[in-house]
Parts: sequence; structure tokens; C-alpha cells
Amino acid sequence: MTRLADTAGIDVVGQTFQRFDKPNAATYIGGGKVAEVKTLIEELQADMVIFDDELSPRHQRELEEIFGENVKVIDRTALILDIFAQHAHTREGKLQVELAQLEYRVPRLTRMWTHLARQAGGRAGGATGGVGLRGPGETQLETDRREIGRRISQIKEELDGVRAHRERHRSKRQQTELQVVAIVGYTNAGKSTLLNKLSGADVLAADMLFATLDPTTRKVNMPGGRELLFTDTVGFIQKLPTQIVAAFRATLEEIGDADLLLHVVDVTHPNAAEQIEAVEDTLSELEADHLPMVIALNKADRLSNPEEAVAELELDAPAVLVSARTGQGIDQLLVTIEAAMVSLLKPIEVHIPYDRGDLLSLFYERGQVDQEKHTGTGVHLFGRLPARLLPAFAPFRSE
Ligand SMILES: Nc1nc2c(ncn2[C@@H]2O[C@H](COP(=O)(O)OP(=O)(O)OP(=O)(O)O)[C@@H](O)[C@H]2O)c(=O)[nH]1
Ligand SMILES: [Mg+2]
Repeated sequence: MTRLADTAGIDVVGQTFQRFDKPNAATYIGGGKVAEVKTLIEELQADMVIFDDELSPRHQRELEEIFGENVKVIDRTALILDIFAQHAHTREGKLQVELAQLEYRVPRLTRMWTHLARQAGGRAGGATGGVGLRGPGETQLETDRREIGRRISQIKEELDGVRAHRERHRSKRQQTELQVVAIVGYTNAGKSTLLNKLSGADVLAADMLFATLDPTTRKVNMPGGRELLFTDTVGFIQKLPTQIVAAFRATLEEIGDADLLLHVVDVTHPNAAEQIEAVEDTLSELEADHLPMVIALNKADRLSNPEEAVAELELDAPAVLVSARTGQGIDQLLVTIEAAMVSLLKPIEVHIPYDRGDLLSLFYERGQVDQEKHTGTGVHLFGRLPARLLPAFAPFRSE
């Protein structure tokens, strides 16, 4: 949470916590805690209180009422949305974040209403307002709602356009496309640094959360001679807001199209195990948990006894200790990924006519040839191919 606040440019001056079975209906935390926080706010001269959970619109309203006009009350979701808004660069990224922000705002519009009511009447404390005030307040609220509703539909339409374009692009690519490795992992695990190391790319890697929002894909030459595409995208986090998952679904769903997931873990993080779990949860939410996986245990350069740190983790995929910074372990990682890719190839037997030299070389480049026979009409191949190339060879199958 502190890291999130840092990333958003907020100074953390104090922290507190409370254990409870269920949140207080009005103020989320209990009455005593509210008083304690209010005192802290005054002592530390804080102008914002952030809750590391999702607050209901009512919680937010009541807390602001108690803490006073000059103290902003926000929750984890609002904070993450704010960071996303700062870090989105492409048109699709920006539209997605705006959509998420508006959808977050709609149920919270009532707050505006109480503010308006207060301004209009000068009395009418609390959410009930005054009889005479309800009219104009409601009208304003309705106008705001309608306006936001209109903007939401407009964004959705624009997004459909952007995505249709990308979709056409993608399906055209897919037939001859290289196998794809999607780099996934907790935010700040080192995904972009690793992609840069692997491909000599220049993706922004920074010590902040959610540095990367927009997908970047780079071609990487593997040690065995084959070429693969690596895609870097938005990092995951515990309690990733549902608005974010919904808004970024299209971007995130590309993860599901990959042939293999490369899960980057910051092994030096004290909560590495929880972070692995959060990533696995998000992957299953995205229905990408069935994909084969290789784990890169990153930042090994910071450990004096890496094996010890790794022994405590429960890993259910082949894992390699690496440092994206120093390059340590990267060769081994590539070998492991390539081996996993080869094991995914599908056996096939084809008869390729001599005038299709293009397909013949495609087979040699992307697949594995076990046996080759020249006949009067063409070349007969036994071997294995990536699943995504099978359609291109379908007309020439001979079984
Ligand atoms: N010591 C060390 N630091 C690393 C290593 N890999 C990445 N880092 C640092 O970790 C921080 C985060 O790296 P990024 O590559 O931006 O992480 P990311 O997973 O892309 O993060 P988001 O895009 O924000 O989700 C940066 O400060 C990197 O320099 C490593 O192998 N060793
Ligand atoms: Mg990144």
C-alpha cells in the first residue's frame, strides 16, 4: 500500500490497522478507530486517508463527514485507478482507464449530491438533505448520471473500434505467427527489465508499481535457433480492482492466446509466496491458468543464498533463478522455455507439393522435422508443428 501511495506521489506520514470480522456498516472501521484516526490526522496534518480495501460509497461519505472538508478519503481501488490514469499511454490504454474510473464513480455520485445540497442550503447536514433541497440536488445528480452514462457508451464504442482493428491485425498475423510467450507476474517483479534483457528492447522499467500498462511484443532469438515472441503487459496485484480487470479484459485476454506463460517472481520480496498466489488467482480469473508455464525467479543478484529463498516457495512449474539486471541464469531460462515450447509441438504428417517451397521452409523454421521423403509430386514430411501453424498446413495433411 505504501508503494502504491509512493507511486501515486503521495507521502505516507502514518499508518494504522484494525482487525475485525466484518466492517462497520457506516464507517468501515469501528468508532474508536475513527476517533484515533481523526486525532492522527490532526497531529500529522494529513490531508488524505487511504484505506487498503474497497470502501462502499456510504463508508466514504460518512468518513469524509467525520474527518472534515479538507481530508480526502479514498480506497485502494481509487488509488490504483489514479496510478493507471497516470501511466496509460496508448489510446486503448487511456480509454480503458477512463472507463474504469467512470464506472467506479457512478455509484459514488450521491456524494456529489450531498455536497451540492450543503452548498445550496447551508444546513441539511447528513445524507437526508432538506425537503426543499431534494429537487435541484436530484436534478443535478440526474444530469451528472446521464452525462457519465453517455461518456461511458461513447468510450465503449471507441474501444470497440480500436479492438476490431487490433483483432483484424491479430488474426491476419496468427496463421504465420511465431509462438508467443506472455510475460506475467506481480507488479514490479521485473517483467519489463527481463524483456529488455532478452530482446534488447527499450521498455520502460522503473521502480514503481504499474510502470507498464500497454502490451509490448518483441522477437527473441532462442539458443536452439528458433524465434519466439515475448509479450510484456500490465502487472498483477493483490485485490486487483474488478473495474480494472473488466476494463483491461481485452488486453489481459491476449495472455490467454499465448502458447506459454513466463511467470516472473521477485524472489527477494518478503511476500513472494502471496504474490505468486495473487498472480495465479488473476490467471484463473482470466481463464489462462491452463497454459503451460515457466517460472523466472528474478532478482537473484540480491540474494546471498538464493537456494534458501527458493526452498520456501511452492512452485508447480519448471523454475529458473535469474537476474534480469546482471543476466545471470538467462541462458538457462531460455533453454527451459525453448524445451517447453518444443514439447508443445503437435505431430503431423504432410505432403507438400514442390511449388510450395514457402511452406517447406516454414516447417523447417518453426517446427521439427523427424523424417523427409522426396516423391514425384512433392516432399513428404513427418514431424511436429506449433498448434497455431496447423491450419496453414491443413490442406496438405496426409494421414
Ligand atoms: N536487483 C535487481 N533489480 C531488478 C531486477 N529486475 C528488475 N529489477 C528492478 O525492479 C524494478 C521493477 O522492474 P520492472 O522491470 O519495471 O518491473 P515490472 O514487472 O515490469 O513492473 P510493472 O510494469 O510496474 O508491473 C526496477 O527498479 C528494476 O530495475 C533484477 O534482476 N535485480
Ligand atoms: Mg513493466
